[in-house]
Amino acid sequence: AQLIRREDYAAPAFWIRTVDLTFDLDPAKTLVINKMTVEPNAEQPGAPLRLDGEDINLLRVLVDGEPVSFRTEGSQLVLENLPQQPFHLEIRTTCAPEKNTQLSGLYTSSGGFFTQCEALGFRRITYFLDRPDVMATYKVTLKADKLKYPVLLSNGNLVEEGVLEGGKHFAVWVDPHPKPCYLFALVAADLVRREQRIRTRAGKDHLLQIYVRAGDLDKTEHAMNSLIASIAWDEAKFGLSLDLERFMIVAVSDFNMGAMENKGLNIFNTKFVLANPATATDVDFGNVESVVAHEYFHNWTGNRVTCRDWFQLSLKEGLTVFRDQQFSQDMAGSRSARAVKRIEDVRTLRQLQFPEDAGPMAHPVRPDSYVAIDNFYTATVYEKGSEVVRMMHTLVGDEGFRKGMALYFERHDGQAVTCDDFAQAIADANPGSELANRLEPFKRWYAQAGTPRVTARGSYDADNHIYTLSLSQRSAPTPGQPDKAPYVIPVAMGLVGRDGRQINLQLEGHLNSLGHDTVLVLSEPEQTFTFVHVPVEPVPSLLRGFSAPVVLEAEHSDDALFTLLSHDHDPFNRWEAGQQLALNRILAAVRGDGYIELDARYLHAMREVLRHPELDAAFKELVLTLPSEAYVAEQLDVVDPQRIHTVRESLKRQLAHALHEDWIWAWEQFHDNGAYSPDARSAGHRALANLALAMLVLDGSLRQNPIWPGKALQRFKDATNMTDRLGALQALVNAHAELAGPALERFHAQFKGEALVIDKWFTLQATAPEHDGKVFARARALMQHPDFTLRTPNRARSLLMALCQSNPAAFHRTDAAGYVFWADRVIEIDGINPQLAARLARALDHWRRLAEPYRTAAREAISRVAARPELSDDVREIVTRALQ
Ligand code: DPP
Ligand code: ZN
Repeated sequence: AQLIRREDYAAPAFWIRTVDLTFDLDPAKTLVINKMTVEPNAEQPGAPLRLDGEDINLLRVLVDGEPVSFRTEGSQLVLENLPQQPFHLEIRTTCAPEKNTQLSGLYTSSGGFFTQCEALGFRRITYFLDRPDVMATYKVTLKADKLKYPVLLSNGNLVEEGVLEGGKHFAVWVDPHPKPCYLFALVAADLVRREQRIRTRAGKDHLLQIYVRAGDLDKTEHAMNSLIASIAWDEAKFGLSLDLERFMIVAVSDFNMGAMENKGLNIFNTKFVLANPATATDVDFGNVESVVAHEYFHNWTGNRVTCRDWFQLSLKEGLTVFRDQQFSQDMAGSRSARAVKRIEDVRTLRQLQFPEDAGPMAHPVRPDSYVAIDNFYTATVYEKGSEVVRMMHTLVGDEGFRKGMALYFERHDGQAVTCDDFAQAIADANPGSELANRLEPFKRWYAQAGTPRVTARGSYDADNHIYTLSLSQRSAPTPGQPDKAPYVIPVAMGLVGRDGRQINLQLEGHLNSLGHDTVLVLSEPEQTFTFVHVPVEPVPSLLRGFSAPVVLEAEHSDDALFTLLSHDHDPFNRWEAGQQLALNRILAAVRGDGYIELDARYLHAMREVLRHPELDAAFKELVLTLPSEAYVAEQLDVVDPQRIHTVRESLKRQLAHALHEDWIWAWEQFHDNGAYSPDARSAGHRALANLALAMLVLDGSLRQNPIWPGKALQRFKDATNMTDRLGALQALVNAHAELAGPALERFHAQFKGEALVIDKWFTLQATAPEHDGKVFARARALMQHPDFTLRTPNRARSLLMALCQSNPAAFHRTDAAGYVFWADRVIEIDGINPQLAARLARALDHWRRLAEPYRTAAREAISRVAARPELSDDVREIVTRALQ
């Protein structure tokens, strides 16, 4: 295991310009003939050619048709004394796809062949310069048994197909676009397809295809609609058109990631492509829409312009997440529905990325070093990377950002570039903007890890009608980065009167009013902003729309928070005020004697929101959902997961009981939705109805009142869509209602053949609120269920990540049984699929902040894993960093 450093980047000694690959596909032994044209890099004359290879058998090497001598060094194939002119290199290897349980490279799933090459999978197929700055055009010939593998696909366009002897057939694909090898893909399987021809604004015709297993065709309509919408959006928004005659999506059930943007041949985890109302929830529908869009958008941001090296991963991922989030907001429609999407995205950021930035895996958006690059497909690179792009968007405006994107493609189309190149293009297209003026300090967002904290203090001078706002920033040390320079932080804000009026903003010394909404730029450790003509003492509404990925310490009083909750014009900050009110109460109880009785004012405010005549149901559901246990833990220096759980559950019960009549009202109001449609408005109604039902069942179960559990069971049986069915089942399971057991059995029997639904069945049981250790015991027992397997990542995650990552109170036990279980699974999975094992390994990232006895027990469990000599690089890197 070697540490790879960004500062060591050097251009390759050779370029590979064309690749002609022939696959003779066989699960036990596939022959790969790789014919390349190779060109020495004139700047490094005489250097040896070092090709990467892993888990493949080398048969022979020919240079310009002649056998040559070669040696291997570690996993590399080294060729010396090569021609100083372009030459032909042919390499023959074999591999064993059916033995490839890592799901990286060429592997089998349900009897078909699939590939995954990002980041370093191509070297598991053939020897190659496996790095993204080496771009080539590909011609691919696939040969396979015709009956078993009737569909043969690769990147680009199909140029020839036909039959061969011995029951085989072949297909030849040519991709005209030069691409890095991580975007290579092939599929050979027994699949059916939905297809559609479209004509784009640009007047070009394209063929869109979605390939799935025979039983899944009725789950492809939503993905197709999402793809068509994504194509239209990228054209309308950025003038970026589809550059291929044919665009294919293939679904596979064994997959490490969500999906993969291979040029013209996206391969998707089934979870992010298949959806119909009977088997998928509203959340699934939303995920399919955003992942289809994400992978499609990569065609420009990632494929046409790719990364120079893997340290630049956020160049394509941060930008593409930003694009898919914008797209989903546009699809949601109304201002309020857009805000709901934004709130959900921020909740994810805070739940996943903030803890990462505060733990042993903290790394900059553009990391400086890694051992296993697969460990850096993180919330920081993706979600925080997207926030960095969003801040640029805020600083240059929507039109400025569009111009910046245009300049980026004008300069870099067809190249492999860096995060600096992207930021430079956005800034250069917007001379005089806050971004252009402060580009170097702004780029600290790429270079420094950790979440900055912004403190706000305001004071009002009633005599002179002046409001002074002081903002300051500080950033805690992170591994390898003891000191941080100040960031450039856009703070979107407004001032709100206690009566709800929006106050006109005018900065001292400026003649023009800024209206009701502006963006202050905090770039120094501390800055003061003075507003004049402020008629009444205001409440500042800061960081509207979550304009920067920071922790804001505004130290608002309850009064101020209630004002913002009822009156702020920014829906995000309205929600935020409600969360802060709940958080303050939870934290007071956690830090105090562990109990708190909810005050009448808070309950009244929640009732007002729930019954509000104008607010959207989806928004109400978000406000009435308490901050997660993980988010509460984030606020504490010493974390006792059991205590947090007890306090939060107690608040939830009080909310369930005190608002009983209101929950009934909400249920009556929203539970009957008619025919299923996944649109934002109907989904919001279902979300709120399900929350109401959960609260009513919880209260009923606690009071031995069978009415609402009975209604939930009826709802579970009668539901006409998965969102409602699962909502009712979850209400029973989470309340530990007696009816939960039979309902779970019925659910399993009803959806036996639907793998993605069975995943939900596992997750539901593994995420139930802990209750006398029963949830942990049940989850552990589910490992023995005949449907359970560690080999399919979705299934493994459905139980293990759900338990170890998403159910703190079940996982963190005083008897350490959770940690023992965790260590055993990490070790077991590492022998099968290191990438998956490394994800599970991260469940104990934050062990240092745990209270005793959890802390010591967690460290012992991590040490036990770390002590094993035969760990993968992936898991080794995670546990080593955890213990450092
Ligand atoms: N396929 C993964 C994604 O789209 C990695 N590129 O984010
Ligand atoms: Zn991506």
